Amino acid sequence: MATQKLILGLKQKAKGLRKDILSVIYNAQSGHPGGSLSAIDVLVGLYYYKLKIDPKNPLWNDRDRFILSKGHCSPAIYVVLADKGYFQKSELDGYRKIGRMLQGHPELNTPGIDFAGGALGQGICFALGIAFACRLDKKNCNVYAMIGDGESQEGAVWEASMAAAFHKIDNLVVILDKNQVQQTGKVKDVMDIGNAAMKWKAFGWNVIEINGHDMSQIIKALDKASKMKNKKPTIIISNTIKGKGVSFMELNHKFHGKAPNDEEYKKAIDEIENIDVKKFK
Ligand SMILES: Cc1ncc(C[n+]2csc(CCOP(=O)(O)OP(=O)(O)O)c2C)c(N)n1
Repeated sequence: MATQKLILGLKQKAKGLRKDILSVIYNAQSGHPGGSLSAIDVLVGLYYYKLKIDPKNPLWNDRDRFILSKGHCSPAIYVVLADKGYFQKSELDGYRKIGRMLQGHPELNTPGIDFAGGALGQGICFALGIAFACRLDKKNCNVYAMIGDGESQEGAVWEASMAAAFHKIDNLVVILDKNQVQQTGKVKDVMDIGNAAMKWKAFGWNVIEINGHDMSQIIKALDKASKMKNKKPTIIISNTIKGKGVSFMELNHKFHGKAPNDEEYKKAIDEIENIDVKKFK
């Protein structure tokens, strides 16, 4: 049972990392704030609570794996990895700069990155392969992958879904960051993915549905998912808000892939500093 103190600490961590995400994107004047801010609470739950990892030994064979299938949200994973000590925080200053390590989409030369993501629909397929291989090698590890709701329009997502259920890959946990908005508008207007819970259930998965900004729900869901060994893969449908924490970015597709200007950045940081973590969800 996670204690209130632990949950409060995780919420504080997410608040700090929200500011780091915005700073990284503002400094580069490039990047994807919306989907990074929607994903960060779950990433904090994974990296500061759930994952069996060792930042000093990123390639430890028995580690849990995390695959960011929606690779454009790299700022969220980079600020986490820097904070965990996988690499120097000064690397964040080189985000999206030519010749520097941290590019717009994750690459394998970055310690802690297990998948070079960017082409939507690919990461979940890769995660399935890794989970299958871990099972064949009798490794005691789980593979987690985060996909987007816009990304769920890719056919490959559903091929992976069908294959994972058929092969009974129960060390695979997919997190759907259902933030309601894709690149050009609301998912329901561009091409509705419908009732995601019913679809994944029909494909043979365990389905857990949560508010993906509520840290207690995140922790409970991750605990439950990591222990589900019933010969089915598990999906956590994480209901979130794109741009969460910054009023003018929330559910606003204009901040899918746009950096804040000077005024927007100042306002965004002010708003995040004023977040009352006790009430945040
Ligand atoms: C195969 C492919 N097609 C198009 C793109 C361009 N693209 C990048 S992000 C994005 C929208 C993704 O929406 P969603 O999965 O909802 O991401 P989020 O809202 O979490 O940022 C698109 C179309 C891409 N990266 N890969």
